[in-house]
Amino acid sequence: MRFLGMELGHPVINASGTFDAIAARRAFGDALLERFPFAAFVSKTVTLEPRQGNPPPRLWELAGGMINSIGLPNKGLAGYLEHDLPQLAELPVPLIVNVMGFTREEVGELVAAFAERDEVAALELNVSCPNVETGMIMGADPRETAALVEHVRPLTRKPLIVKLTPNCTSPGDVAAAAEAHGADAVSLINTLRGMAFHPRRPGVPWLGGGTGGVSGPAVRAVALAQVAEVRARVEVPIIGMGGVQSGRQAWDVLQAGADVVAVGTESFRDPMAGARVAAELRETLAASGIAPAADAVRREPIPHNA
Ligand code: RRO
Repeated sequence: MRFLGMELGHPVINASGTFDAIAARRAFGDALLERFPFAAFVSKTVTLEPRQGNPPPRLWELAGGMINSIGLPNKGLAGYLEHDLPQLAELPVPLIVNVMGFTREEVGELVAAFAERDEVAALELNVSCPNVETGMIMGADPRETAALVEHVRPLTRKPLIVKLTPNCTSPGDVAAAAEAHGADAVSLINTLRGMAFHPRRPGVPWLGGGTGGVSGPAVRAVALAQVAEVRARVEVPIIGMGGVQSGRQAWDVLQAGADVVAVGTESFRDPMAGARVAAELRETLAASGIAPAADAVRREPIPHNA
């Protein structure tokens, strides 16, 4: 299928930050390249300057998923270009680079730098990380999002995907603002802000960052409702994600209005989850007499109360 100018072998990709392709290549060698689980690879968020990330502990397991407070550890733009990009360019699928800045200008610098790189097929703007120390999330406000997209749009001809937050009043308003100012696609959902307390120290937050982002099956119903809400507001393609563990659940995300599905938290349990979900999705579609997946995507808005 074609998606944002990329040729995808199937409609399942990864959610940013949930699959470390460089570590996986070290662990599995070239077998990873022969059986890469995703149709495109979205890399972990890159910031302009290197970051250590949040203090530990960074993870808390829930009955229906987990809470992370990773805090964007990364090598920064220069480190990414020198160390990560050459390795990620060897993957057998298109590369989507996820970037985040603390100001519009910072995001602009990142976008302009990647605009030059042929290895990069598309850019995802992370306006939705719940784990930044400022607590400020550009993607919670349609006007901030509009101003950001307007600022970076002239800096690249590559497809721009805006990663939306569920932690706002109206993801539909934010998506519409992104589309109106030049976004080529939107992706959702990022994690829902949550917290957990230390099991032996009453009242003390477990996570080093205090709060974190909830992901996994616990957020699947929220993701479906938000994808449906956004589908009713925009024409651009949607990358839908949130708690998908099976082909049947991926099909639900497509039914809600997504064009492509991302697998996130499930890859921590099974690094090949993306390939399994893609195979199950193919079977689900074949069993219902619908194929290929891209033609099956529901176009008309489905009822919702947003
Ligand atoms: O690194 C993180 O803590 C993180 C990021 Br950038 C994000 O976008 N979503 C998330 O749950 N964690």
